[in-house]
Amino acid sequence: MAKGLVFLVLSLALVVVFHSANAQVPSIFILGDSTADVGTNNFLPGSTARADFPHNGIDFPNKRPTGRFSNGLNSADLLAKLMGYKRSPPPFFSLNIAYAVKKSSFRGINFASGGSGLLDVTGQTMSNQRNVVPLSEQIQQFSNVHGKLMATMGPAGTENFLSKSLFFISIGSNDIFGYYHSNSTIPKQEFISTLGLAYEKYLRALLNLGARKFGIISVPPIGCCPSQRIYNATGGCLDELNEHARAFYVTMETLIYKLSTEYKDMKYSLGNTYEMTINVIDNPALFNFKEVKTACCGGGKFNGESFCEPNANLCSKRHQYLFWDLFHPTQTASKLAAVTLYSSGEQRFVSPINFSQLAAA
Ligand SMILES: *[C@@H]1O[C@H](CO)[C@@H](O)[C@H](O)[C@H]1NC(C)=O
Ligand SMILES: *[C@@H]1O[C@H](CO)[C@@H](O)[C@H](O)[C@H]1NC(C)=O
Ligand SMILES: *[C@H]1O[C@H](CO)[C@@H](O)[C@H](O)[C@H]1NC(C)=O
Repeated sequence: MAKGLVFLVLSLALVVVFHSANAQVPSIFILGDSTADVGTNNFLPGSTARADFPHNGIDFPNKRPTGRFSNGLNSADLLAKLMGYKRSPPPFFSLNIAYAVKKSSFRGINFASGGSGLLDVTGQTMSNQRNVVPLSEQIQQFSNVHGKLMATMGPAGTENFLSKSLFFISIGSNDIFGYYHSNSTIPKQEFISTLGLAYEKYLRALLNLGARKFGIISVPPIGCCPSQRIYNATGGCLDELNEHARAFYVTMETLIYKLSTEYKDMKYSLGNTYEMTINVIDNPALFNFKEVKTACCGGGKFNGESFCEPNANLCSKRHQYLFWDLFHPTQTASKLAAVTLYSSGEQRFVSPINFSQLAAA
């Protein structure tokens, strides 16, 4: 009985917090790569996939370079903001989990790690220093959090809490970069299927731990990144990378639909960032962009040959650029993506429901 009472009190506490913060979901768990990383890799001393130095963060409060691969906020932050949060929840490594989950202000965790992928080899370097946190390990970290939630809220409380929480995942680009640039002899369809199988394994792991609301972001037209245009003699996008991105979307669409037929209480939004981004590249003026090829910050051709380091070129009108650095969107572009995912009614951009409907579902 005492247990039931504790649960009731905890639930009431959650309801109060929920209202006071105006948040649409009790917590958000974010997994994936640099498109969602808010500082995970700062905790990996030997990592080469870091962004905790200027000019990154130049538009963040106090111009702070937080580890986000952006001039300001990233898409994960901006989606969280649309759902009533200040920005993304903090990185897993920055928290004492056993303590954090007990606080009434607990709102989720960000596990995303720049450079990571669905495959454990993706983003790793030859050195024995840890470079990235692969998705498999991010899931293990979540499993650890799940154990701490169980200890705090009990099984029923945890199940209820997690079933209403949002799981936002953005991953796959780095696996495709790795495949393409290694000149692998594995046939394309076979490679994409391997990624689909890995994704299925990880989504099932999350479902088994109680996740039910998924916001999934597919792979954007990565052949159009400044870092990839340099491999095209005419400066166009690299078609083959874009084909892989489209194939990945088709695989994801089939996979997530299949899972939703197995788990009747599962809800999801699948964001087609390929369509969203190509639409901007083809019609920049429509979205008030002036530059969709060259990065705002970097060096070399299209500012796509080196990272956004303190001595890199830096554009002055950052809001006119689609790309912040050689791989990543500006805050303005991320905001456009987040608003589209959250509120668009166009199925080619987000389906079968948008993120605002997902939050409310
Ligand atoms: C892949 O092929 C390209 C073009 O032939 C070459 O420049 C590049 O070094 C190769 N990459 C690897 C990892 O072998
Ligand atoms: C390079 O870009 C052009 C468009 O400007 C495109 O027609 C061509 O197929 C691209 N080449 C490669 C190798 O992707
Ligand atoms: C998605 O979001 C908005 C609310 O932000 C809603 O009004 C709209 O109807 C939704 N789109 C669809 C598919 O109906």
